[in-house]
Amino acid sequence: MLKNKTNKVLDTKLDAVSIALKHSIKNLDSYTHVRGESLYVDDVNIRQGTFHAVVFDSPKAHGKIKSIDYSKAETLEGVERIFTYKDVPGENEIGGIIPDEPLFAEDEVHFWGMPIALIVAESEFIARKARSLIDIEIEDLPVITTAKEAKAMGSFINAPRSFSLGDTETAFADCDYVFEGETFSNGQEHLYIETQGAYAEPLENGNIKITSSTQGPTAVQKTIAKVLGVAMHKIEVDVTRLGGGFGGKEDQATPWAVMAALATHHLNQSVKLILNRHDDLRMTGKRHPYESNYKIGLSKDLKIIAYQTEFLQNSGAAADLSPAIAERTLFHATNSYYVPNVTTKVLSCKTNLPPNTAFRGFGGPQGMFVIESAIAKAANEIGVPTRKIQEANLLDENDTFSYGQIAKKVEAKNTWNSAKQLFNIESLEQEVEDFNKNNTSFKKGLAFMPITFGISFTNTPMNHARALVHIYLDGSVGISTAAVEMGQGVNTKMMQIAADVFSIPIEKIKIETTNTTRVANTSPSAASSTADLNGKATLMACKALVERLKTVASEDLNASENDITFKDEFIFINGKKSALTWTELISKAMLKRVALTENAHYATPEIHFDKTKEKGHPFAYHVYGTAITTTTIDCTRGTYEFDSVKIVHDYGKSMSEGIDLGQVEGALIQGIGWMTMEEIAYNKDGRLLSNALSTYKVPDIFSVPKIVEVIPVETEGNEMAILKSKAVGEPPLMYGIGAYFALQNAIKAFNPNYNLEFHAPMTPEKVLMGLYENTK
Ligand code: LUZ
Ligand code: MOS
Repeated sequence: MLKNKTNKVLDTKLDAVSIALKHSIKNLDSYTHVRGESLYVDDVNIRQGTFHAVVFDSPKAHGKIKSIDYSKAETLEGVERIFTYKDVPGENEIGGIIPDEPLFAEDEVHFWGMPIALIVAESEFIARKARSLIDIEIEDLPVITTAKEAKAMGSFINAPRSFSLGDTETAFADCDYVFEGETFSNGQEHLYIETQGAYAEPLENGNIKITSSTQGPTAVQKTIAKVLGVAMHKIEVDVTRLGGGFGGKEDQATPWAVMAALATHHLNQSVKLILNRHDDLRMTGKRHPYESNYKIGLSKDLKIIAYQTEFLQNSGAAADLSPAIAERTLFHATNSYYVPNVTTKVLSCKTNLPPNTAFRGFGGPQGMFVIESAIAKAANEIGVPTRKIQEANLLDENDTFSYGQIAKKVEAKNTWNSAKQLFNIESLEQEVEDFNKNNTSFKKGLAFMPITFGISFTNTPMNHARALVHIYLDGSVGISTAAVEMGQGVNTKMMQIAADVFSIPIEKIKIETTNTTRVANTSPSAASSTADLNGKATLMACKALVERLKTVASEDLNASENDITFKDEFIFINGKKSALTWTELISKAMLKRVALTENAHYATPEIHFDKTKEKGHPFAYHVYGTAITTTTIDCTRGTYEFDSVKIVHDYGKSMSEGIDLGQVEGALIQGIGWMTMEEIAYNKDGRLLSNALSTYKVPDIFSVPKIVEVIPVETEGNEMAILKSKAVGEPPLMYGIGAYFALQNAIKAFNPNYNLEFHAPMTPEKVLMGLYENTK
């Protein structure tokens, strides 16, 4: 990134920061982003003599390695060394949940792009050149690319999981309507702007420091220790910030950091490994494609009485996070609806694709697409608008989820009804109807999309975080947490918390890099929970410091501790400003030898889940919302635009409205992209065809809806959320599912003979075929 630092720039930056705090709305990182001053892995100063590395990966999706000839590559001028599994001093194993993933292939390859060796050279250019000189011979083995094929062959990652509530079998018999069908939702490329990368440097005594673009510094540390066969304390992982993660760096930032560390371990020299876009697209996993079937049963009055589904998850060649993602699919299988009889089952199918991984929503969106498809199918068959069925089944207070949690402080109906009212649904629907009556070559479609998303890592033990807060002797503050800033604005939120508790300006607060030596044994920044977990820990640490400082102030001011408050950098007694300032108080505390550092630990209370019964209370709370999407399709071309997406969203009490709005808008567009235009394609041999931005299309500024309106629903917030400000990272992605059904409704308006198919993404090609199928 370009850097242009002058004192003048720094001054204006502080002004901008102060303004931002007053409105509590802007992501404070935006100032360094637009100036190109934000530091990513590739911007970290490197030592003289640093080597550069490139990964040599499998050119086949499945096979036995017969021979590899490295001789030409090794002898190329500037090549330092090539590392393979034979150079691993500890375990050649990086699987996080299940140990089924080698760092480097040994005698077999399991996916196209699977790492086989690391080429270390004086420059990346030389390493790349060397890679092209490696000869490999692979004997082909059968390639599985789809979940269905894997199921047929009995190829699974682990045992299936199943949730159930009520008595589904019996309930179907009592239904007035029963419908069955199949759905498919494709994968999705994360396309973080910053590709995967790491920089490793040797410290004293064989210790290694790694700067990694990871959401999970502890996972990186733990895995490096395992692969190198050293204790975790010898490995320090530092994260400055990420240029996007979206789940793609929850588990899959690890291999590159391990490889760089391995090379550093052997060479006692710094090593930098940054994937270029092509390598990243080919070697990393994506959102899981799902092939699913459903059976839905309704009563005459449109109540969903029974719902059954089998989800086939295309897990790829190794477990990665697939079991946890499969679990979340089950948690969200009924979306915002109460269904009294539910049986859901998920199979993690082992294929020869790169291991698929976490992606914003973490299996939830895949589950929700299926029930929305089932409802759309039922509505079409019965001949009622889809929204009537949706509306008749929305969750209510004290309804039970299939996993046993009782729904509390439910906002499903509230957001739904607010959306109808605030956006004047009657006139919106009338507009669509009138337009469709008056136009033959363009048609409009409208769809509702309610969302309910559970907040917490579904794996209860992961729900904890720590914060280390230092007050320096001049009154400035440094905060370390486990939170990784990846553009989501968590650093701004942490600063807001400390500024609020200490009542000092935000310029006096600094958020440190995320570092395993300052905050250890952390969960990744994921599950929309980063601000909640780390924010609560930060809040606890700051409050503990304030209590300690109140004692100092009461002694100094001869006042009762209970009467002391801190406001705008002054100490107040009984609400009256004293002469004592924050900075003076800190000096006095120093002289009295009072500790100005606090380390707090937060673990989400109340949550639990029993996997043997598949019942419990896994989520701290749920986030709710409703989106209304309107689209116009061009019936000659199959192309489309989204006229508007109007959302009523449950922020709780947003602590940073600008940041939260940014999350909703970004997630929505990402969801629309997944549902409409992003098309991952592998050929039968398991080679990624959509391996560049010429063949993989993501939404650009011209494909975003013309209007995106987001209105916060009035709620009291939730105590389990940081400052009652609910988690916002993932839930709004699922508003994008509405885009699929809006398009379908538009197609139906043109072609009444259109056979509803639930096969996402709904690309313009599919729209075009739908428009003219079963017509003369
Ligand atoms: N990661 C994880 C997640 O390990 N567990 C989760 O429950 C989760 N949920 C959403 C996103 N990432
Ligand atoms: Mo995630 S899908 O890394 O919250």
